[in-house]
Amino acid sequence: MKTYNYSALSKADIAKLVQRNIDPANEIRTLVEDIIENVRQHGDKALLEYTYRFDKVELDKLYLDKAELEELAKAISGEQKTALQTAYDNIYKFHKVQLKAEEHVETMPGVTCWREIRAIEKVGLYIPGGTAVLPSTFLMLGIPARIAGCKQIIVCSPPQKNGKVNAFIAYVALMLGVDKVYLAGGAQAIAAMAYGTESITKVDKIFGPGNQFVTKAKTIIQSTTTTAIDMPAGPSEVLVIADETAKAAYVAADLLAQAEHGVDSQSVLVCTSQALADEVLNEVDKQLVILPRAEIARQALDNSYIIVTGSLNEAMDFSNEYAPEHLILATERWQTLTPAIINAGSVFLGNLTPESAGDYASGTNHTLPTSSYAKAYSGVSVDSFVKKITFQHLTGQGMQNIGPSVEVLAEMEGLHAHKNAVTVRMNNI
Ligand code: HSO
Ligand code: ZN
Repeated sequence: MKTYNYSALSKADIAKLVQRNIDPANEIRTLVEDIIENVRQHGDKALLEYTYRFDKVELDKLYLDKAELEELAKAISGEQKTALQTAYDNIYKFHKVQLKAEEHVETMPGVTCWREIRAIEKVGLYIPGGTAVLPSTFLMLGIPARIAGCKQIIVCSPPQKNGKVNAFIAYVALMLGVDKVYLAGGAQAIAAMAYGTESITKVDKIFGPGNQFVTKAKTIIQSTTTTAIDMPAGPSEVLVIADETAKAAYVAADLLAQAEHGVDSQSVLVCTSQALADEVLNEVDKQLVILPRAEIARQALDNSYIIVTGSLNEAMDFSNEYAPEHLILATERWQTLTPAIINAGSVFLGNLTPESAGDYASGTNHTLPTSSYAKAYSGVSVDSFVKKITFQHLTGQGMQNIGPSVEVLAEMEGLHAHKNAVTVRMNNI
């Protein structure tokens, strides 16, 4: 990890440091556009071909049904079931309260306006496969979808070499009451859910993280089809702010937890002294060698860095500019620091709160905006699975109260039919 001194960095240096996951030559875009077009034209046939080409699996059908999922789920141990249930219960509790009805507002006597929640009917969940299969992501998307009341939940996940999904994905599917899992991954799965194929229903909105191809496919279909997406969630990242009250071993562990996700992940440490930076680097070296995914983590760390600042406030300035997906405040002073957070996906406070808690089981969602999208996007929640429809009702008194203003406003815009829609009613009250 390279170390920079914050005071020596120009605005341009900072802008460069916070930039990530760009595709300057549009190489990924071109590839992904081809895949999308092929799936659009050839449906299931294209999906089976891509599964053969990319996942090296020859499938005879594109999905696993309930009986197959039940068979696979038998491999789960009691201890694993308990852990999944703990995660399920906490995620459920945290998300359940997000579904709140709003008050009716009488803006003028007789003029009542309100919003009602309706679930998005058809949603598509993408559960990544790749080097790490993430059943936790399935919980993070499936639970809010169920709480929202989505009618149809389509799930796509790339098959393993044996043409199946792993036991954990199968078990979570059953926990969520999902009785079919489609065996499709990558950009082709996103295209399938956006256009529909013979076996996969076109959905209204697609959710879930993925590699650069999946993310690119989501951003393309968002502007070319009527299917929406949760957010452009790219490779995962963490920014840790640490001062002398932090524990170097904990900070190092958190940086490595992020780094093991993938070679394109990023772990950034912003700390208030060079001595602490050195201590953390030492710990990283010690902890790295014993990790099964050391090689992946090492490559991710090559693409990561440390910034030494003069104060926690400066550290927060940098963090707000970076807008991290995950922000860890590794300091006993986290309470005084939190009001200064402007941009972050999800925040972990104090020395005893690792990101892993939120990744799996504390209750918050781990599908979060990356690549500085935290400047404008929120993480996935029940809100992501619903629309809020506005309603209004006018009584005769309401029409008398609001009518004259609407007539004048319509006149101002030269829209006389608008004015008349009020006048004909006013004349009749
Ligand atoms: N850190 C990932 C979520 C995850 N971690 C799943 C472990 N499993 C993105 O927030
Ligand atoms: Zn993680």
